[in-house]
Amino acid sequence: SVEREHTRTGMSKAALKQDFLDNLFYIQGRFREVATPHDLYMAAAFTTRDRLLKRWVKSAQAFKTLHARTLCYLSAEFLLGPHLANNLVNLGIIETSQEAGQELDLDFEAILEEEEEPGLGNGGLGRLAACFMDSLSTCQIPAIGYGIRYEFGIFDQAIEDGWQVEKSDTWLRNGNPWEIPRPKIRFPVLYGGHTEQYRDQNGEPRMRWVPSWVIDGVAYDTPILGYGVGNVNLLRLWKAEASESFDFQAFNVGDYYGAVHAKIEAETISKVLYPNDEPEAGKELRLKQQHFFVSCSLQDMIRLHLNTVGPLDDFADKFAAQLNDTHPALAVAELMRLLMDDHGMTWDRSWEMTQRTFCYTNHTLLPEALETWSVTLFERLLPRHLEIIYEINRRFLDEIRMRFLGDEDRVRRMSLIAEDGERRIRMAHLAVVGSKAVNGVAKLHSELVKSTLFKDFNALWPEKFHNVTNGVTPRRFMVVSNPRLARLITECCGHDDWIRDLDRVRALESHAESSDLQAQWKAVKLAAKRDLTEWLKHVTGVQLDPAAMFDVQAKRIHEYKRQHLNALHIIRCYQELKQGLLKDPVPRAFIFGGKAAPAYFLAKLIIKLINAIAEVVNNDPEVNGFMRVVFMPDFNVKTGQRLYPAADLSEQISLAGKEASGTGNMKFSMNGALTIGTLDGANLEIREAVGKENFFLFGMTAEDVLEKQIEGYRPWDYYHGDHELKADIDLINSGLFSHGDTKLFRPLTDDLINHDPFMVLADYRAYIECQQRVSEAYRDQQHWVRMSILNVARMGYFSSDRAIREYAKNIWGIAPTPIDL
Ligand code: 26R
Repeated sequence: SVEREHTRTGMSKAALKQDFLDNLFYIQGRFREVATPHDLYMAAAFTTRDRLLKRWVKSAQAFKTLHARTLCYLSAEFLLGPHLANNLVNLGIIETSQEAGQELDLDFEAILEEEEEPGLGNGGLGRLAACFMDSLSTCQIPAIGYGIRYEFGIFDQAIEDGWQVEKSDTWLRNGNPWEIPRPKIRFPVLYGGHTEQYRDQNGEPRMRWVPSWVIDGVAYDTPILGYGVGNVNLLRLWKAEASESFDFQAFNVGDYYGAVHAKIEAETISKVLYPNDEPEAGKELRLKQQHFFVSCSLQDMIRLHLNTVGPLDDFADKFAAQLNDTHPALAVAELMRLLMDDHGMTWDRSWEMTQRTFCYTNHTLLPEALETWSVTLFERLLPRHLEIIYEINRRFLDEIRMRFLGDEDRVRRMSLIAEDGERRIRMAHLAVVGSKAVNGVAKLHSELVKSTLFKDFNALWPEKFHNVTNGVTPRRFMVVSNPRLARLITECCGHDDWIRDLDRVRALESHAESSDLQAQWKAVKLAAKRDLTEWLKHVTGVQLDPAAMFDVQAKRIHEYKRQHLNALHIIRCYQELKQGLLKDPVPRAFIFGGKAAPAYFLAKLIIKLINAIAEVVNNDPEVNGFMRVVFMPDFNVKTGQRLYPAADLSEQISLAGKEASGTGNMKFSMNGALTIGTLDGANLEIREAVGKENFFLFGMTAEDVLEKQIEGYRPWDYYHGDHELKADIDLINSGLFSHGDTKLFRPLTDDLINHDPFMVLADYRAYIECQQRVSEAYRDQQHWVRMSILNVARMGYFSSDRAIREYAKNIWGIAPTPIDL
């Protein structure tokens, strides 16, 4: 038997088994025979958490005594995915746990499957934050992730009659074993009211904000363990609660129901994640959310600083704060307010500290996704912040006027306030002015940031602008999701150091020709395709053939990502098969996954179109031996982990210049899929890394796109100039896919023919031709497998560990603080 203290921290099979049974009994109140699958999951989670806590406490102690410089990652979204398997991998005990489970007669996979993932993000930006948390810990950078503990994360997607239907996400329903509530870590957050001037004890004029309501933010902490290290960082998410003093006021005057109402109102602030990747004009609750988590986080940082380092003067030496897009950009004004109004600092010192603290990452150039807030709304909700932003702007514009004498047009362009139409605050300008560094998320994107979006700012402060190409964590996206491939790589390299140093997968390169490795590589891919096939049959009823090429597009549904271009190719294949034009067709399974914003009509119509095509194709015996189409419902981290290992072909077909980076492109390629893609975002760098001959490139460049826009793009000409394209679009309008309804898809086809803002028709021909090259390449299986191996072997650069090391060195100036195991 195992000694008591070892039970909760020991890494042996015996210790794990004992702790599991203890947790089942003492936390779930169950014995083995009557435990539900959920009880078993909870016991497994607590057993894992016990082992995290020891490392967490050690890390916290060390960071505190060493006064370690700390990175604070401010993000409205953290799309974490399930914790259990990831934590077991990072602890290095996934295999021991599997064996322990076997001895207890448990179904390990079923236990993992029980976990409801925290879907606290929309897509790329939120998932990037989660990959960065993993890499920060693995790279031993002291860090705190700050965000919102949404009660409802991104909606669950169901497909009904081919349409997307949103279901509310209830991830907290069965409890969350990974978080620790900290009811004593609580900060007041102010809203509304007015500001007034007064004189302090020294007779100095000061400003004070008299709010009309106050709520509390309460901390919920989740430990984030690094891979193979003792470092545990903190993810601190804020939940909104009614502030006691506020409740009490109402109660005193006898308004009991008023007090309860105030409580409900307060709690709506952290109730739900906005499911859009474009702002809806004037969404007041969203601005309240942003102020809420920014204010709590900065108050927490100041408290931590005063408790450890002492005087606020060196706040910027203790902390760097990264703004994940403009969603937390209010932090610039809020830190100014806290330093001046609450801590009595002058404007100049506060501003110097603010500018030294923040760094800002831009994630999109799409004009419709750039945040602005109406001055009127701001004035009503955050009157003090508005004053501060006006003052920042006044000083900033004076600087511009001095640098560029008489250039009032430039002043207007650079102002933090847009004056055309209703006056609005440009959050991106606030973020640039208030930060010491600004970066894009891929080489091309960072260049476009400098030459288009922030052209004037780049002319003023060229040294402020950087690039840090995104990355993804190989722990979750290789080891956790694709254990067979991970085992094969380890075997082939003779070590598993590649998991912490992904550059070392390059060792595979020298084995790319080995027929032995090629055979095993193929077997691993086939096994993953079989797994996916079985699961897809179960959730959609569609039967795929694992021998077919798995052609996958999985990402948010958006016109700029051009899922409809993919759909046109499927229609082309269908027509050619029907017409008997293909002698020896290469069988394909077309697989889609992704959510549409609930109010984004065209995106939802694209989902309907894909499902409509699927219904016809899959039920047509003349073609369905060669092609099948399936829309996998509810693409999220958990279901994505089933997809990446099984893909042969990765669709990365956005219009050049529109996808800032993309990170799905990296996940697919790391799992041995080849990419068909445009020269957009990180595709460019992936292509350079894996070799041009191992990447299927097509379409216009970002420059071509700009040129075409200037000369005037006429999709109508393409429609009439290419009879296959015309036939594909016409087939949609014929009603074949809609039981004779010729109107259903007209909003989409009309838009393509008459506007086509993302130039689907202009890239159609190049795409179809490239797909033919893909099919030809797939026929030569040996060559394909070789390309697949080389893709994986050359993906080292796209580990988020590399990205984090670049941020740490070039942007934050933070060195690792190792915590021994
Ligand atoms: C303002 C608001 C509603 C909003 C706008 C845009 C909310 C969320 C977004 C999503 C954006 C910023 C996003 O996810 N961008 C993606 O970031 C990824 C990580 O850098 C990139 O890989 C991806 O190309 C980019 O679209």
